[in-house]
Amino acid sequence: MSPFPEEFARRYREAGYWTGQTFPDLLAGAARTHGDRVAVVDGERRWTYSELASRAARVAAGLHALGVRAGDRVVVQLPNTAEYFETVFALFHLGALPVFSLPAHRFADIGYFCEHAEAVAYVIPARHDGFDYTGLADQVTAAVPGLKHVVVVGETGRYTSFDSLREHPEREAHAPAPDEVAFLQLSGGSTGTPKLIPRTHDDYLYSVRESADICGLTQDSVYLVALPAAHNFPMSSPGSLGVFHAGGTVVLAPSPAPEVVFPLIESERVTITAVVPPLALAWLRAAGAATEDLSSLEVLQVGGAKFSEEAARRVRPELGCTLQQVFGMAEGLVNYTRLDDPEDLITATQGRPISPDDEVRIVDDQDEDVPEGATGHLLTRGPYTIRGYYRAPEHNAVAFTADGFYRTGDVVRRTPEGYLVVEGRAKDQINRGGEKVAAEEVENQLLAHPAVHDAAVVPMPDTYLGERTCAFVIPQDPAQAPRPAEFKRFLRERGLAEFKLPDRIRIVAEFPHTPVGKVSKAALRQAIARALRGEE
Ligand code: J2J
Repeated sequence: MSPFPEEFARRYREAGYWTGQTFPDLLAGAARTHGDRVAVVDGERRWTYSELASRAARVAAGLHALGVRAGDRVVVQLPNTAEYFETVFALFHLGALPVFSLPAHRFADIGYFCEHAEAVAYVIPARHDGFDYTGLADQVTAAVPGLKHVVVVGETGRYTSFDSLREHPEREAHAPAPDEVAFLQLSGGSTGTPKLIPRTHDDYLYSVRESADICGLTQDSVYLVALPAAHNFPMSSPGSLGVFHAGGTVVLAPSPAPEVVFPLIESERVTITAVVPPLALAWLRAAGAATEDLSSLEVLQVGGAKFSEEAARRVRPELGCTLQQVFGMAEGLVNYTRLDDPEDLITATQGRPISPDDEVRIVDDQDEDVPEGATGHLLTRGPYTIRGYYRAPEHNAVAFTADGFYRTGDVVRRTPEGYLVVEGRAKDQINRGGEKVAAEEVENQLLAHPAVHDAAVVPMPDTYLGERTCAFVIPQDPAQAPRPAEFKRFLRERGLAEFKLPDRIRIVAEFPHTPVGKVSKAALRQAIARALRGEE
């Protein structure tokens, strides 16, 4: 762990950013103030704040009876269901650390999280979206001996049933120190192995409270979780946690498709929700012909990837709500356009930071500040931006400057109003409509195929997702290069999540090189972009 240096911690406390509030405090406080109000809606189920708190305290007791203790890590891989919140708050209640993963993750990710975080338990649904998570758990438990418990929501087979945890009497909450790590969040990743992000009670809840304020949340707010609930955006910007802070209602959508979401917006009178750009486009397309009443929607947040200005301009006239652009990262810094900003700022920028103490530097390749308004690498440091990844000293040495700035890998410029515009990316990552794919991870998996001599993975332009993934492969023997379908089968079998599979695989004899002899990914990007234009 890389704690905040003491002088910074003191400053953030003195400024009133870090208040000492912890996650157990957040729910206990909401249950005291808003006990009878509805906290969570999942289909027919409606849980009040009191009920959520009491459920969390019981499941905490159940987990304790299994042997889970304060400080233990527990991998949580649940879809958008009420049990997700029940589990997460039970873990906070117990002082155990959730390790957040997404339903789309498969063995390559989950096995790594369990091993790297030395998780003692893994919480899953029995099935979801046609996938059998108990089968995945079989693989993970076989590979990671330290993983002692698998807890299953639904039909269990040989694992612990989530229902059995609910049968315990409520347990007293553990009282963590507010500057302790509360959970491990997932990084988009640009390296061979995914990185885990340690967030403290103090730093994260500061960002949540401020976000709730910036986004105008009150106890009358109704927030729809359309993205996977465990992602940092719908969790904290202001997300479900921001709503719990404000005493509003969180509605869980089982799918972000317009035919699922629009009826929910109408029936629950949803006021605010968050999507990635491809979903915003899908909603815009569907809104014209929609019969549902979407008039309750006040704010549509869009973030996770660049939202084009043309699409941004359509949101107010076509959906009848305010657009809010959100440029954030699980490592910390979050930028918002403000709700009362002029339309030009809202549609043409990705917002400005949450905190007056978010330090933003825009630098050239030598870490020198670029002239005001010029484009450069975004570095940041502040009251809710981590100082290092979890157990990754070597990577931390390159991902952070000596004085603690996080190298975001994003290429940005700052407008005269102090708003950031994302112009590109320097990190070796593909942003597939908000889903991040680390090129190196896919390359390593391809290199494991016996017929592969070398592999290079780059983004290619896509009108719907913004980018998709293209893998260039040099085969061992050009006469016997495997077909793309064989590569996909191989990668799936190795447990690579579906969204990380290359959308296109090109067999080549060699790679273009830079003057110093490195593989030129810029040239590969241009080659595939040119080829795609030719195909149009
Ligand atoms: C361009 N690129 C963006 C945007 C994120 C709120 C919102 C999003 C995330 C998130 C988040 C972008 N325009 N509006 O955690 O709390 C790209 C950048 C960034 C990376 C972070 C939140 N919004 N990005 O997307 O950790 O490249 O967080 O560095 O998944 O997404 O990805 P992630």
